[in-house]
Amino acid sequence: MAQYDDTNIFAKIIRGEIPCNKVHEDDHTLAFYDVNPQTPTHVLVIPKGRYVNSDDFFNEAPEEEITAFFRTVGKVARELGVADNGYRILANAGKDAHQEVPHFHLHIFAGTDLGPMIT
Ligand code: DGP
Repeated sequence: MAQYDDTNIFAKIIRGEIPCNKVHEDDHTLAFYDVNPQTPTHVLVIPKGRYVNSDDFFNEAPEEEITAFFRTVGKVARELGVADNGYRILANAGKDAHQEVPHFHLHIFAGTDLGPMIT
């Protein structure tokens, strides 16, 4: 597992060094609009903890933190008003998935017919 890099862009957003268009924040989680939206609604949900990717988060985070994170994802989808029509959640992990930012994040895609799959 790669070492967590505290200079990554999402670490800077969590520390407030770089602005973001915030959707939700609580003690453990931050959600904000993606700077380069792929769908009409495109939001990123990140834990505030130092996790490189989903593999790191799923294996290293305390269970309460994992539960709280996914509860927040559901809450954010409802707050965005996309829960009824539907949405897609996706996490890129590592090289083959072209993960750009080495801080675990889930994408929420919504606001249009997403088709059978985004690859
Ligand atoms: P991924 O390939 O899963 O690591 O996607 C990273 C996403 O992060 C990509 O959709 C663009 C977004 N992103 C990169 N830099 C910034 C930033 O500074 N602010 C915001 N809001 N989003 C960013």
